[in-house]
Amino acid sequence: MAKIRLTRRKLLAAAAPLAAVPLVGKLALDAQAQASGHDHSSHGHPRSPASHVHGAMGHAAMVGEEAPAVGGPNDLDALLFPPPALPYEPGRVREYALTATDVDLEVAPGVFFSGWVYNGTAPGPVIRATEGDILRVRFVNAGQHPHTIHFHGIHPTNMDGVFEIVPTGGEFTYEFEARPAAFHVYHCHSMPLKKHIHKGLYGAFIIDPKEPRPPAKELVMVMNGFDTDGDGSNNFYTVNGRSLYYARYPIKVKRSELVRVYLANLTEFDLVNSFHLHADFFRYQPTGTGDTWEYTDTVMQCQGQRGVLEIEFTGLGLHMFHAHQSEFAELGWMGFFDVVD
Ligand SMILES: [Cu+2]
Repeated sequence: MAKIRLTRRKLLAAAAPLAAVPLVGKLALDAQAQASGHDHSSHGHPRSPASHVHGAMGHAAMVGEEAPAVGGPNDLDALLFPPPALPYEPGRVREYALTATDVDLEVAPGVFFSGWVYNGTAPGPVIRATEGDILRVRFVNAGQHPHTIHFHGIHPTNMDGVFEIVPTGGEFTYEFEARPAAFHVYHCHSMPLKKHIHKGLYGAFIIDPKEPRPPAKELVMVMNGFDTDGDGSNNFYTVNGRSLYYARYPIKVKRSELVRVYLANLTEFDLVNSFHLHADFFRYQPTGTGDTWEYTDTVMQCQGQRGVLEIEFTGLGLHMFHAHQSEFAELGWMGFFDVVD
């Protein structure tokens, strides 16, 4: 145990110049596992924490200023708030433009991930259409690797994003009728697939029913992870790309309004991710289809799975939400709803 502590102190000292990042919990977990003879790091997940460890997280609740997150209060609004739902109109065309680039993403303070992204962020922009619309997405590849866009849903196979590999400097326009009404995802389908997805080429894709769902405060949360040291396992987990962002900037909602969350999992390397709400329950509709809802406070999704949550908050104040894999929560996947009247 003494040896472990020394190692950990060394790691912390080595990383002192880096800004605060919540990895102490992870280290404690490793130390505990090793002390009990169960070496967590021998499961093919050595996380080389020295590259991004920090000082004291302590036992704080990690909300507001306490939560180390990158950026200002509205930075992720374009990812959190989807474009509005539109009722069906025959013959309507919905146009989007996506450009792939290589960028360095700051996923936690002072921690950068060299990403491949659509329109500058991981996840990419929210694409939304109504069932029956013609969806036209012009894709330009300004990155250094060949990419595509593969949409989930029903469409002709030549629009599936697996056969036309778009080279650097190339472009391709995807066009198909949006169907079925559901919550989908899109992502790159170039090989090696795991790498192209993990690098950040994915996003949320909403197809509304012809008669849109009832009015609500709508939010999009794409769960993802970032392997910042290139060892094949994630060092940070987030929703919408920044560790602890919604802990620092809680999402304001009104108690009187319906809150609808489009939740998707694009986390690479880990088999599942999850969403757990504190102090209340929600309805969950897998894939956003059918008319059965589960009433629960926790849902699990494997990679590519997604669903729609609806919440009518009964109480006021800060309601925590996080992955119920505690490790993911400690590594950034945690936030709050601030419920007000
Ligand atoms: Cu790609």
